[in-house]
Amino acid sequence: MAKPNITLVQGDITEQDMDAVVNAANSSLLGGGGVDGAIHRKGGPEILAECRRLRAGHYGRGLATGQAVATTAGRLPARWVIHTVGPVWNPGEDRSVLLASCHRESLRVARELGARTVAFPAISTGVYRWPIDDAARIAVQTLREEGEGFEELRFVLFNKQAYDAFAAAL
Ligand code: AR6
Repeated sequence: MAKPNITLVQGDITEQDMDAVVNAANSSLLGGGGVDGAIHRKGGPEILAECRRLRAGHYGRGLATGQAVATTAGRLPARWVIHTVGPVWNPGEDRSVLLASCHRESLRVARELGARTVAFPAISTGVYRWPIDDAARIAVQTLREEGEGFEELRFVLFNKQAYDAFAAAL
């Protein structure tokens, strides 16, 4: 299998014409700010309706940190949104395994769906305060190790600082 083709763009994840886009969600799956807010706002109410159905079914307790689950992408250009819950940064505890797990599990779900192209935001680096350089290192490493066979895996960075951090990690 071919090595993953990992690309970087500075931009908005809701505008990516990819098979799947990853959402930096929280365990409620019921929306929030940042990437999550933008995805629900632009994707429309179908996404939230499907999240509510997940909560009423297998995800009664919510989605655990480091796990991932897919819904429709509603009105977004993508076909699917893969919701994952990043760990909150904690300087007193190494939660890198959980951040790597978000990326690995999102790829696993993407494969199950048959997605060939997947866009990732910089998970945990906003409200959850993970230092961007460290998050970039973990994200790039995990996609390199686990992203075999995809046509394109794209990091979508919202600002120049994040873009530069991911460029350095790549
Ligand atoms: N496109 C791409 N990147 C974005 C966008 C966008 N439209 N908007 C923000 N970013 P965050 P987290 C960047 O806070 O840290 C939510 O309330 C942003 O600059 O979205 O994992 C959830 O419901 C940052 O670099 O996610 C959770 O409660 C990165 O995306 C919580 O925030 C991630 O920032 C999750 O926090």
